[in-house]
Formats: sequence, C-alpha cells, structure tokens
Amino acid sequence: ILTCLYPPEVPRDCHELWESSAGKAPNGVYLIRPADALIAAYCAMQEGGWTVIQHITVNGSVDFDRLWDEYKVGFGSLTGNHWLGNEYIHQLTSGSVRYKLGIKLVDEDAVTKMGEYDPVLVEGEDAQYRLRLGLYHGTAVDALTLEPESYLHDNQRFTTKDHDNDNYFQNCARLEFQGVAGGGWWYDACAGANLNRRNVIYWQKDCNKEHLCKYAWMMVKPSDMVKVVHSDCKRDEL
Ligand SMILES: [Ca+2]
Repeated sequence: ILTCLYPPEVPRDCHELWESSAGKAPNGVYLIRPADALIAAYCAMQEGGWTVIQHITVNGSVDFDRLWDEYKVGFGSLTGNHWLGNEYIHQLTSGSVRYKLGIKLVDEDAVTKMGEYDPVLVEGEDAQYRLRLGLYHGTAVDALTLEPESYLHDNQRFTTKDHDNDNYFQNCARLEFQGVAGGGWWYDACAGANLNRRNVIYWQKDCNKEHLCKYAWMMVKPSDMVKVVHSDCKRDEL
C-alpha cells in the first residue's frame, strides 16, 4: 500500500493518481507528466480525479488578459485562479487515452451547474490549439457546441490579444466590457461563453452580466468510454 501512496512513476494525470491511491488522495497540487515534461497541476479528487485546467473567481486578482505565450504555459496560482497552459491541455487530451472536459459553474446564490463534453481534444500550437468537442450532457446549458446566439466555440482556434485567430473583424480578446478585456478563448465572432473574462463569467443564460456567477472550473479526465491502462501500482494491489 505504501508503494501506492508513493508510486514509482509520476502519474500522467490526476485520474491516474486517484487510481493509484485507491481513491484516497486528497485534493491538492501534484506533479504529473502528461507528456515529456513534469508539471504541477491542481487535482480535484472527487468523481475519479479531475485535472483542473482553469479556475476563475469573478473579480479575482489574477489577470486573464494575457499574451499567447502566457496562455501557452499557464499562469496564476494553482491553488487559486489559474490557467494550466494550452500546451499541457493539448498534451493531456491528445494522448492515447480519450478525455472528457468538465465544466463547473457556481452562481452568487451558490447554485452549482455542471456539464461534460466527451470527448475533448485541444490540438497543438501548429493548429492554434483548436478545440474539438464531442457530445454534451449536464445541468448547465451547452454553451460550446450549440449556437443559439450564433456563436459556436467547438472547432475554433484559440485567440489572445496578440494572436487573432477568431472570426470577427476585430480581435475578440481585446474587446472590453466595463474596461476589462475578454482574455484568451476559443472565440467565434465572438462568444456565447467565455470563462476567462475576469469581471463577468459568461455561459449563455447560466452565467452573464444579469445573472452573475462567482466561480468557474474547467477540468479534464479520461472518458468512461475507454478502458484505462492500469499503473504498476494498481497491478500490485490486484
Ligand atoms: Ca478577428
């Protein structure tokens, strides 16, 4: 059991860590190795171990109006508001294991809404970290693959204030609301959802300037649709 608390190899993601600890690992910051490089990530260990790729608190102190290279490698505090990094999100979702994307939204009355896209793939930097999403289910509205407001985020490339890859004649990441720019996002022309605008967490009718949300999280973990390869630690247990 001790070897399971200290697995011999760095886990690929939080789910593998959850598995190798028999579900006992607590929430917190862990070292993971999605590809070649070791990175630190926040693990939300409920429901099988989610690797948190984004967390924002409305009007928090972390600035999300950042450059391409900052979104590439991540910014903020892993225990608080942060972006894990497009390169690592790409590494996590583009391996041999199928991943899903989890969205968690909490409004000012502490009402929580959830959603999942299965599968999720964020393509590489050569494809401007294009977002590819599968089927949705959840209690929140599907704000990324439906387009009731003519904004479709699925299949869009990532845009930052210094890299305009969106479908608008201006740069969506530079458009301000009450003096705050939108931040990096998979914009269309521009948004039916944007979890990186610091003063208004936006998710169609669930979170907007009339119905304020206080917190949002984006998380990934292997899809239930695939059999996960067990670590050495898990085999020892069996
Ligand atoms: Ca544009």
